[in-house]
Amino acid sequence: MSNRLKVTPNDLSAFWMPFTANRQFKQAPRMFVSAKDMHYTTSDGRKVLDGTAGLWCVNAGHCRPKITEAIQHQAAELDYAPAFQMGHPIVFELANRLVDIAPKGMDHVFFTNSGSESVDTALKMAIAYHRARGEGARTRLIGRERGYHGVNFGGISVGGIVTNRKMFGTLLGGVDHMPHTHLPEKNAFSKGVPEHGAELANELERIVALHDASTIAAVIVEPVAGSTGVILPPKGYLQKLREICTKHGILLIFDEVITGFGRLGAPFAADYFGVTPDIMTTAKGVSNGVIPMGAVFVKKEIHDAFMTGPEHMIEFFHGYTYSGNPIACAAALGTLDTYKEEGLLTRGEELAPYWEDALHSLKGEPHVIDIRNIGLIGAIELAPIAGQPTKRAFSAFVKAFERGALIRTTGDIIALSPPLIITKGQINELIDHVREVLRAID
Ligand code: PXG
Ligand code: PLP
Repeated sequence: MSNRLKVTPNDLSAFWMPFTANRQFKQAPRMFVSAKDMHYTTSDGRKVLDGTAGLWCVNAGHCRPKITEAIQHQAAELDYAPAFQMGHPIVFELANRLVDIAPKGMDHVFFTNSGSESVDTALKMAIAYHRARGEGARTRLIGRERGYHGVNFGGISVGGIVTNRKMFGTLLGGVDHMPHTHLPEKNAFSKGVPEHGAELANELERIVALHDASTIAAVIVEPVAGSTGVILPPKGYLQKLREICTKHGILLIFDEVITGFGRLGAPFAADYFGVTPDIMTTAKGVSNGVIPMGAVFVKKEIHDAFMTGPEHMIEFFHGYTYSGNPIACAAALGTLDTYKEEGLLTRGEELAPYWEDALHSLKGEPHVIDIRNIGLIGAIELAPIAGQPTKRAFSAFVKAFERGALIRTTGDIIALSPPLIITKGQINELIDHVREVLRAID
């Protein structure tokens, strides 16, 4: 451990922190200085149980040796190679390894550096695909209320989180939104996917009738909405969306940035729900969050539609300086090796019933108005303090951190998504922290 990391910085002002209450943080900073497996260590030497896999990304747990070694080796071997018009071996190896574990038919991978870039890449692919096939009028994009698709202009345009949209002007044109599927009056305290609400998929038919299918390029949804506070698809809902998209020639994009790489107990949500999209966006778990990386998976037909024209011509005018960066690829290969050796992409399946029972044991604790779960995701929704939305959950977050557990809150919802290596004992520990916190806060 480098000594430098142990020093607490004495000037916090220069760094404008992302998605953070900067002024509150800088008055009482919360700092991590190291991590191993299921735990972080704070700057004052306390161990904190990671109940959120960092930001839903450290699926294999922290500082795993295969990943660390792969990065160290690659940094000394080939640090960078131009991403455009040049290649290097492990980016091809990684693409093949990813296609091997992807849902059947998703045969090609385009690399990005984040979920936000994956989303904007997918949206551009969808529009360009239709154009390449001579259906250039298909430019509209359909998202969903409360959807989170990252923070770039495409992503916030199809996204449906008001706070992420309202400051940023008129966004992309030609976007419409389906309703979200959060129906607490019917589905509160459901275990796993809720019974009610599949008919909400028919709202897509209404939107198609309004604009005409010939103007619509793609529909993008999170199979399970994460960032907005864990909203599950009602039974049969995703199947219906798939049918409607297929019927109208509209591409279905699953944003699997959170659900990808084992979070639900299957490699992807597409596997879990038995519904295959046309394009799948991923990031986070692809490289265990260790080096920024994203990957967009596409069906063969979509990729092949671009492979026309003179062979010396670039087929898709899109890409990032760091697409398929060698060190990110090494991290991803080390991650896939770790997932494979430890069965992590399906481990959530056997742990899910235990996780579900533990979470739902919080029913009846103070402030709890709903509990939701799927795979190794959990949400505990709290009644807001009148006139002060988000305050109660934020106090829970700070208290949990002080007690030794990292939880995540959004609005007045506590979201839990531990690394997939969590033990049953650690599940109990995490839920006990949350129980004590709920009893302690106002
Ligand atoms: N799509 C989805 C479905 C996501 O969940 C993104 C895109 C954007 O990924 P990047 O890598 O650009 O952040 C995400 C990211 C939270 C939280 O606590 C969720 C995300 C990121 C940070 C925090 O809910 N999701
Ligand atoms: N801005 C400028 C001035 C650039 O030269 C580039 C890339 O060359 C970019 C933005 C895009 O950067 P990236 O490829 O890392 O997304």
